[in-house]
Amino acid sequence: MSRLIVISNRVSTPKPRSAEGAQGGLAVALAAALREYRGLWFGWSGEKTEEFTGQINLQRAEGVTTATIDLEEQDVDEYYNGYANRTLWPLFHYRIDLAEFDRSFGAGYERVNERFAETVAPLIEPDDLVWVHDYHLVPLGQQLRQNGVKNRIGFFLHIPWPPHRLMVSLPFHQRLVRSMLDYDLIGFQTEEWLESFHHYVERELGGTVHPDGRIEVGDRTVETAAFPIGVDAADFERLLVARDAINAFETLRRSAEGKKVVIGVDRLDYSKGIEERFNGYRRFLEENPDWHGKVSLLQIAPPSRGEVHTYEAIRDTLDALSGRINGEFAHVDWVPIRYVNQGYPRAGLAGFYRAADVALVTPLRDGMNLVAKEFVAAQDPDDPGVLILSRFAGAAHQMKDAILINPYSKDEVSDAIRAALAMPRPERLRRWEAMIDSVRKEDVLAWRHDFVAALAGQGASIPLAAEPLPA
Ligand code: GDG
Repeated sequence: MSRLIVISNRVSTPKPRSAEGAQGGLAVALAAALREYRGLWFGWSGEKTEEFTGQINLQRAEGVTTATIDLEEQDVDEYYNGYANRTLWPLFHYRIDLAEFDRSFGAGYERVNERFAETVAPLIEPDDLVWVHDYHLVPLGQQLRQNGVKNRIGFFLHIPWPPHRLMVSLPFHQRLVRSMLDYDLIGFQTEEWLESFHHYVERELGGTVHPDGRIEVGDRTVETAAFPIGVDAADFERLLVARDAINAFETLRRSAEGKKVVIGVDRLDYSKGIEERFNGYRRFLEENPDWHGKVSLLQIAPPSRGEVHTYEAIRDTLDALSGRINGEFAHVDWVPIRYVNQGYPRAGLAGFYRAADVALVTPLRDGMNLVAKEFVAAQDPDDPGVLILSRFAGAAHQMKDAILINPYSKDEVSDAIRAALAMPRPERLRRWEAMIDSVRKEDVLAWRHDFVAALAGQGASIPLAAEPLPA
């Protein structure tokens, strides 16, 4: 059987099962895939060096081999903090106002993709399947081909693909998209992002999109499909009995003192709509004085990408906004928002989800959003909480029994919070049962199985949620 070579910007060294709780679900799932297919996981170590050496640090942990390289400071500035996080991330999340276009970013991005390709190519054996991840490495397939790699290569984009009219605002957009034609398979989170990609291919590249998802541009044919990522629901349910989860559950319940708890969990990022969420919650407090003292919002937001200026700015904005709301509404014995800038182990998070009555997941744009699925996976089947979900999250395509809202509308957020807090148990049960079913079936294992099967050319049973969202 072929080996699987996973290539992503960062590599997460696999931890023993007992310590997996500290890792992200995706890292655990990829490690499991690599164990199954005897693979190798290649990427940046997260370390900076004075000069790029291309030296590979090979490690074997928990049945998985990882191969990491260090990058030069300039590489990190231009490729990671620059093109990936200041150009592509905002643009692909429809924030052209935040996207920065700088020649040096593009050059650094291409240089690092070349460096990745040159370094990993010698590690690839003839039968290996190569799976490239995310927006940091869009042109890697082309670079690998230029380094003689003839294997099947697949690419999965974890974030949205922007509409054609936005995409063309990227300088040299054709160069970037044409580089993708060297992949054999390109996967997106949802039909919506897939469709946007297809539009681009038809309108900009004059390509043909076939009903089975194959695209044809010149002499190149590439398979494309939606592979909605899921969470490891079974693992989440198991985590709930861990000591950390029980402690977190009890701490939150005790501190809530009989009040309802609304929870938000996000990397501190403007795409997650945390500011809009706080404003919606403020509107709810203004409109519902009867709820004062009876509900509190716990927002967990560990900082990310501290070296990018916009992320410092969002931190300042949220500090000020949460302070203002608390100043305006708090009593000596009640704080409306608890805003926590730190991360928790996964088991602790599972306990918090379980203890919450409502989850407020309001991204302005999100490839999928795993928090929505984790919240559902962590609920008490006899007394589940309510999920309020942005219709602009990829997850909304599969989770139509959440309360779907437009996160830009304070009124909608406010109404949804009121409806969720007052929702009778039979309706909570009905909605949760409808969602947990797909969270369990369309889980992260199904996702990687489907992708790898499609990449291996074995066909896939892809659980698509192709219906449009209700207006
Ligand atoms: C990208 C796409 C897509 C958060 N705080 C803590 C913590 N987290 C974990 C959550 C969840 C993960 O981080 C966040 O996943 P999301 O899906 O919400 O968002 P991104 O990080 O933006 O991920 C996204 C995803 O890729 C997968 O394809 O869904 O659309 O943007 O798992 O639980 N984990 C721990 N402590 C925290 O405090 N342990």
